[in-house]
Amino acid sequence: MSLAVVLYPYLKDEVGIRSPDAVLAESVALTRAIDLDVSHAEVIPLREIKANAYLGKGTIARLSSFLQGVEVVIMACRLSPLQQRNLEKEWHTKVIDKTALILEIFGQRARTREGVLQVELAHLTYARSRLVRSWTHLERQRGGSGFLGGPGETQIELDRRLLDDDITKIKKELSEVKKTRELHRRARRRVPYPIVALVGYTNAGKSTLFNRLTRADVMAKDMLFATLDPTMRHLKLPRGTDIILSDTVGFISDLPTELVMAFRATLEEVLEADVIVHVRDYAHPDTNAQKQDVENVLSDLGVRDKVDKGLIEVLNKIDLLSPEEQKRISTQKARHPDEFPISAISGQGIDAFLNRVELELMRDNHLCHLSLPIERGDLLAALYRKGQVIARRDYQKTISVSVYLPPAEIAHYQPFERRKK
Ligand SMILES: Nc1nc2c(ncn2[C@@H]2O[C@H](COP(=O)(O)OP(=O)(O)O)[C@@H](O)[C@H]2O)c(=O)[nH]1
Ligand SMILES: [Mg+2]
Repeated sequence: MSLAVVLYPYLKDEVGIRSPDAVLAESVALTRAIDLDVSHAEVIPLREIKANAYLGKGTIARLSSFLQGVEVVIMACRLSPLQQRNLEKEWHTKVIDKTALILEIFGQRARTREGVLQVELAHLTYARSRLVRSWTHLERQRGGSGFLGGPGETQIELDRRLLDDDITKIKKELSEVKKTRELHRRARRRVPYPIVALVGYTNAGKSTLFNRLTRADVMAKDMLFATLDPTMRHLKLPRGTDIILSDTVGFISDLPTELVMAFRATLEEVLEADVIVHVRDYAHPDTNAQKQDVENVLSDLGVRDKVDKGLIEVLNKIDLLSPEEQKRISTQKARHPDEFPISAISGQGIDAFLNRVELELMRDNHLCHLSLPIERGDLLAALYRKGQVIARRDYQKTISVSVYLPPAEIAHYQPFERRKK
C-alpha cells in the first residue's frame, strides 16, 4: 500500500466552527478511502498563507523529515497551481489538495454512467478554474512589462477553449443519460443478493464497520464476486441470509461547490439498496446536525419514503463516550427501536444490529414447505442463498425443506410444494 502524509494548514486567527482536529480526522478518513496508508498527519496553525508555497520555509523544511518513502502529500486546503508546484519541488513528492483528493475518490467510486460523467465534469471544471487562475496571475505579472498577448497567453486561451468544448460535450451526454436513467437502473443490478448500503458522514466509521463485518468472508474468491469492486462484499447474516454490503464514500463537510453534483451522482448507488443503514459518529459534537444533513440529501436523491419511515441507525463510537453516557444509552428504553449503539472497534452491539438488518430483509418472506428431488442439489443450494432454511430432512429420494422465501422466488418453487397431509 502506498504511503501518504496528510496536513491540515489553517489560519490561527480564523476560528471556524469545526475543530482543526476534526477536519484533519476527516481528511485522514478520506485518504484511507483511496487505499493509502497514512504515515503522518498533522494540523498546522499558520499566521499567514504564503502566495508561493502556502507554507513558510521553516515549516516546509521541518515536514521534509516525515516524507521518507511517502508517495503523496495531501494538503487539506485549497492550493493554487503555483503553490502545488512549489511544494512538489521542495518535497520531491506528489502534492494534491482537498478538491483533487475528493475528485480522486469520486472517480474511483463512480459506478453509473451518470456518476462517471458527473465526476469528469467536476474534473474539467476544476482544471478550468485553475487555468483561469494562473492565467489572471500571469496577466498581472505581465501588466508591468507591457507585452500582452504572448505565446503563454495564447496557449492558455487555447487550453481553455478545449476544456470548454469538453465540458459542453459532457453536459450534453449527461442530459442524454439522465433521460434513460430509469432504464439503466433496472439493468444495472448485477448481484444476486439484496444490497445493504452504509451511508453517513466521512469518518463516522463506515469502512471500519464494513471491514469488521466482511473480514472473515470465505466467499471472497468466488467468481461471482470477482468483478465486484472492493467497496461491495458478500456477508452472511446470523440466520443465514446472504447480502452484499456496500461501503459508500460518505458525506464530506465543506464540500467544494463544484463537486456537489459529482457527490450526489456517486451516492446514486444507494438508490439501488434494499436496506440503507445510517452510520453515525455518535461521539461527534455535531452528530445531530450531521444526521439532518444526511437525511435531507437522501430525501432529495429520491429515497424520501425510506427516510420518512426511519432508517436503521448505527450509533457508532460509543466506546468514546463517558461510562455514564454509555450506561444511559444502553438502558434508555425510550430510544428509537431502530437505533443501535455500537462500537465498530470493540464490536459491542453489532449482533443486535445485524439481526435487525436481517429482519428487515425477511419482512416480506413467506414460509414454504418444499420437497425437492435428491438430484436437484442446484435448487437446494439456491434455497440456501435466497431464503432462510429453518428445517431440513434428507430422505432416500427427496429432501424436505421448510424455508422463508422472498415473494419474487415463491412462484419458482411452486412445483415442489409439499402437499398438506
Ligand atoms: N473509538 C472508535 N473509533 C472508531 C470507531 N469506528 C471507527 N473509528 C475510527 O474513526 C476513524 C474513521 O473511520 P472510517 O471507518 O475510516 O470512517 P468512514 O469515513 O466512515 O469510512 C478511524 O480512525 C477509525 O479508527 C469506533 O467504534 N470507536
Ligand atoms: Mg470510508
